[in-house]
Amino acid sequence: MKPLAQSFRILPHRITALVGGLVCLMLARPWTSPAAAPATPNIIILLADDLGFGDTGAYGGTKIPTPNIDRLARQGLRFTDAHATSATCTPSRYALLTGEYPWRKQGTGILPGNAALIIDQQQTTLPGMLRGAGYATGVVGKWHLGLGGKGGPDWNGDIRPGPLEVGFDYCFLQPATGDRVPCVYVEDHGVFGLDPKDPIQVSYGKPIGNEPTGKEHPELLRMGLHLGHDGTIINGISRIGFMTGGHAARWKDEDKADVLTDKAVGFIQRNTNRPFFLYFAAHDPHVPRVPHPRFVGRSGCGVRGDVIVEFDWCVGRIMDELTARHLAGNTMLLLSSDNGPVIDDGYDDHAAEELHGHAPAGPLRGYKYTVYEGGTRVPLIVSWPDRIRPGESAALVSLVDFTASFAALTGQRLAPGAAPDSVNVLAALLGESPRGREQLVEHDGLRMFGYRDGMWKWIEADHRPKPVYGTNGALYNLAQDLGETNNLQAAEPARSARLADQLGAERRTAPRP
Ligand code: NG6
Ligand code: CA
Repeated sequence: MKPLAQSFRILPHRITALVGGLVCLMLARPWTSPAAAPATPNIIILLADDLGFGDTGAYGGTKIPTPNIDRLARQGLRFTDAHATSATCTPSRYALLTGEYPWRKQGTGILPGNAALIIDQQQTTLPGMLRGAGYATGVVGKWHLGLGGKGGPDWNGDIRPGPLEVGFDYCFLQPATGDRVPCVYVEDHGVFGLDPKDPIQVSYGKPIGNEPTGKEHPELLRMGLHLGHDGTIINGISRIGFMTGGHAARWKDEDKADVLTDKAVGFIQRNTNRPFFLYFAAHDPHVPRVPHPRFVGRSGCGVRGDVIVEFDWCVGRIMDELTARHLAGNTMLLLSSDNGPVIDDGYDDHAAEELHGHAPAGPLRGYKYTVYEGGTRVPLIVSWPDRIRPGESAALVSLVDFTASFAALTGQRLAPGAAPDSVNVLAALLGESPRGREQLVEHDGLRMFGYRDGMWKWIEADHRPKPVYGTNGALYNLAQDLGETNNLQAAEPARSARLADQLGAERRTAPRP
């Protein structure tokens, strides 16, 4: 029998929990799941860079072999209406890690490689929240959220603040994009493999150093360039921006998938005995597309297809590591992409000529940089063998919802105002409810906005000098017109006005300085 005093100690706690639970149930939106016991599975986000809705076999692609992603889809839930918040990288990743729509905050557009960290150290973050739940937290791969304080990072010194100051215990980063300098990795607080006698300098203004640039020496390039990308030549590829020094630390593009996957596997191995959260942010299939020689020609769809095969290999290697360590059953794996696909993104790599009928966005209209569904609707596979039954879900969910959903999963309470745009869609992510969120703001990652209300889609009036979308706005009924071909704005003025108002109201709420 328990001593009386202990029972008394427990009782008030139980009453508090019961009352708290009832209040939560009353406040909860109708489609959220009933409060379940908190769980702490390992959580791994496998985020590809610019992978399209139609790029994998799991999403109907028939040209590019993706056996590991398809295997993951067979054992998990395949979402057909999941979204990144924005159709470019920095804003999309900002939202994923903070639970806040990026356009609420200044300075969340595509960042140069020497930008300062754009996440406030006081802000609630997904990794910080999970760390509070007892997780070991790590990020391996593309960061692109800036590093260092005002003025940017000191590449030759202590690089902080960075991921370790906003919730991660470990980081191994490509600081920005593969096509931006500096072309070096950062591990924790310093450049990986830097020789102090060969310091790094970076410029996004005037050219620096004596190394050849793509602009002046196109004959030295192994792939031509279309737009920009004519700065310092590193590894035979000219980049956006200029850099000098750091030779021993420079990455080899063809080894990047191996290097990053090794670091991810190392993080898993170091944390097998406690819950861990790994954000694995692959470089593939972003430009420059430079597959390791063993993947060259593997897709039959040119270099873009080959680097998708390479990403699929990374996924398989991580899945196999989990199996070998007996972690597969209790690990939640979420595979997605930061934005829609793009074919020509600044290098002449023949990606367009070698599509051979492959449709990167599948049945969707638009690509990266657009506010059509192809810009933000991304693959999302959620697998957790011990808990989630395999299947398909049409629930509307966004990557911005991960913070609130995983807080609910792990029993963490978010402070008022934290992760303000994150909706708890845990029941949908677990396949326990067919419903996710009802509304969603879509953003091209540059300047244009769209809005989803159920299956209705509104695109704001395009008042730019060269409009791409309707000058009076555009309304689509995605239930009948997934490809956004039939603009109903003129036929349905009242509905159009209502959605425009709803979008306006969303954009006006809780702006951050
Ligand atoms: C653009 C680059 C593009 C790519 C993109 C970022 C030009 C002309 N284009 O500015 O190549 O790097 O930024 O991609 O410079 S993202 O996936 O990180 O958003
Ligand atoms: Ca991207």
